[in-house]
Amino acid sequence: MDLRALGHSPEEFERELLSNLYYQRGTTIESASRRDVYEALAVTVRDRLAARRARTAAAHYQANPRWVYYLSAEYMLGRQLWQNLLYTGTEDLARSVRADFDEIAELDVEPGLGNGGLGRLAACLLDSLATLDVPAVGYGIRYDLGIFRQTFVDGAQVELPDDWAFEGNPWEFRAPDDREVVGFYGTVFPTDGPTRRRRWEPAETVLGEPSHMLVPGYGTATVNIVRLWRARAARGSFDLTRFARGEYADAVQEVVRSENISKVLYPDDSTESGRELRLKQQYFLVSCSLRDIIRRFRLRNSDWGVFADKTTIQLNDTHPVLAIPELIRILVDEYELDWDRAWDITRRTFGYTCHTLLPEALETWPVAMLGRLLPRHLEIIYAINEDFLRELEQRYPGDADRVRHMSLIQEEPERRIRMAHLAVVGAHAVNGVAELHSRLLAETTLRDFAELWPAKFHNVTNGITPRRFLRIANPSLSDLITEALGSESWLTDLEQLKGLEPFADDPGFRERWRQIKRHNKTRLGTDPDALTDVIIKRFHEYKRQMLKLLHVITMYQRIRDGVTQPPRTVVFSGKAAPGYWAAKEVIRLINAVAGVVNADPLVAPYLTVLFPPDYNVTLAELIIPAADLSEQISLAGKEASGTGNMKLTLNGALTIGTLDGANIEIRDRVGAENFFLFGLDAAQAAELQHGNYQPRGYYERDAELHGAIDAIATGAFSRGDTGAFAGLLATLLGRDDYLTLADYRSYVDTQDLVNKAWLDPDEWSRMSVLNTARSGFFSADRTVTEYCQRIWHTDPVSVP
Ligand code: 26Q
Repeated sequence: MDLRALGHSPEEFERELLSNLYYQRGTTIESASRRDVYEALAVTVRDRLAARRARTAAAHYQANPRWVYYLSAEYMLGRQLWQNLLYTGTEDLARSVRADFDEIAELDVEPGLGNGGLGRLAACLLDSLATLDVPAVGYGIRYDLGIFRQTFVDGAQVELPDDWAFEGNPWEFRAPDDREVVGFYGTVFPTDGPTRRRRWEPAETVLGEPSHMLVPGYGTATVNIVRLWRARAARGSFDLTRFARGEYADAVQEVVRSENISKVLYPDDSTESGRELRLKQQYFLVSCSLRDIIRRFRLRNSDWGVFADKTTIQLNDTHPVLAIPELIRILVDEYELDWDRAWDITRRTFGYTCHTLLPEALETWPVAMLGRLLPRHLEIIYAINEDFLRELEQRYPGDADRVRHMSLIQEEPERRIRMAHLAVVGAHAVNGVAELHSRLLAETTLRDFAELWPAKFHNVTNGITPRRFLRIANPSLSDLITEALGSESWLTDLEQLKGLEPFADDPGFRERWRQIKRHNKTRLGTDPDALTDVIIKRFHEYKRQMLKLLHVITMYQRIRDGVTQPPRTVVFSGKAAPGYWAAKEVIRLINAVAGVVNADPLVAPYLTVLFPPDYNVTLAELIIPAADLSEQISLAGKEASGTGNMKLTLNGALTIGTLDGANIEIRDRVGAENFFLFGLDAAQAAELQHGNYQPRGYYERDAELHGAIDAIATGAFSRGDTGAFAGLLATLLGRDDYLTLADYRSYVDTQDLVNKAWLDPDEWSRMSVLNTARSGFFSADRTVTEYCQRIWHTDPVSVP
């Protein structure tokens, strides 16, 4: 039953809005501030989804379906207002509310509860799950402070706190009744039960208080939720004895300590591992979410025998892998199931997605730390390992090396838990995120496991939501596509973009296509005539922003030498982890080079270098539609998949890229003739890295490379200070771990082909149309469909 079936006429919408303004903000449309209107508008739009949410909950309760639970430490949801206006069909109504609508919409804050690709993937998958009517809940942490805000001071990155909900968050519903209690530390006692049953008495408890945001599907009544946990001190944490003694600050110490757990998102940083607070966050997420999942299971079911039939839990990387020992603990210690039964249920419940190949990025935790914080979980991990190692010894008698490599415990130089091994052993399915990545996982990083259990290993190539990254980000192009295809159904069936292929040969269509790019460049504030060349992603050495920068310097030097080129705007954007020195030095150098290049009147007609700070989903939505050239230049074999590459292709950018991650699948689909390929492949890169790689040799033999590096070294971008970037150059010439110098010549020569292609606008537009037309595969709807078929074995439930 709809308690409030909200009307859809303009009059009804306006009445709702005015009512919300009046009763929630205490004002009228004439005297309301922009914030008043924003808040009232958000609530008006949100309420339109509430009725759908109620219907969804009722239909799901009725169906008692198999649920998909997505556990992720990160969600990069992006702004909610535009999305919810689109999904409720109220865009035009909202626009007519007041003349300053655009300024009002700017007040919508993006919750930056993630670092980059992994968090944005989680958000795209939730969008597609709802769109495909799959009963699903996303679980995460409601960090008070999201990913830091980036500013530049003298070109260097400076981090500021992201207090994203400072003004409140109108999209969020609190659910204090569903609070959970989470234990830490303490003591494990024996019991009279079976050998492996224990009683854990935590020494510290913290409350997890949930709130949720709505996750509407597009073109369907389904509205799922993402449930985010926030840590609160348990009642009685306030120390009255100390308060009475006048020690006011000390009296709240315990409260502060508890609430710190959800205070801040950790920036992805390979050097900063082993922080106890991070481990606490992970267990906090896992413990609250599992209790919630079990509570929901028991609303409709009483037999543990069907738990794994009604529940599938997907682990987004190793961050939530403690869910495996936690489920066993709950089943064995609390619900008194036998170990073997609990283990069987657990294994059938979990799937694990791996997002990396870099061995140094595989998470491990010191045994000593985990044993102190979660003594019972350490025992359970030991017990799992004991059974697992016994299985291995039977299977590979005498092969002690193999057993040691596969153990859940690493012994040297310090005893640590290998979270990826725990995930592979405790899950029924393991997947990589692009074909190459899944193959390399099975051949290298997790080879021994893939040999033992080949059927466990899958590939599910990542995808992106076309609703946000085409329809919302690029309305002009969406309108043209809809006009050409004759309907909007491509938005939920992206392979229909194939129907644009014939238009690639239509000069009139190509002209309109070009005009839209120009319009989007103007919207971004860049030269509409210049080739817009974008590299927008987290800063990491393997992603090789430095290679792009060497090309920028080479272009600069050629122009200075009188060799001109078609006008180009190079756009860098992205954040570096605060403790990642090499990545931050690259940022500082880019800003230094931009300063010199942009100030040189001789160069200005041909080259501009921009670095807008604080890259996030909102900025991505502005840059991507304006891009002509997508830079996907990671060293082959290092980028698991990439998803920015897909967003740019979908918006008609041509890619210059290596044979890495999903680039390979993009090239296969758009056609090699519509893709600028360069560089070593993964096998060649591995061979060079394992041989005797001498980066200095490339520098000595290539005059242009020599010139670019010398310009940095002699202070051309640092007012003559020759030491300013000495450390960075020493790394580049000494180790060059990601073979930047080895790929330089191939990259620069391929960029020359890009320039040549750009000189023929009609041919460029033809290729651009074909890139969009052939990118349907990269819809997250396809990704979710594959997860459902191969891993989750779930069916949709339609909502009336
Ligand atoms: C680890 C330890 C301590 C603190 C933070 C972290 C941490 C946080 C985030 C480690 C890794 C991440 C995020 C990784 C990530 O975004 N990986 C990307 O995932 C995308 C989605 O599958 C892929 O497309 C990218 O290729 C991959 O780099």
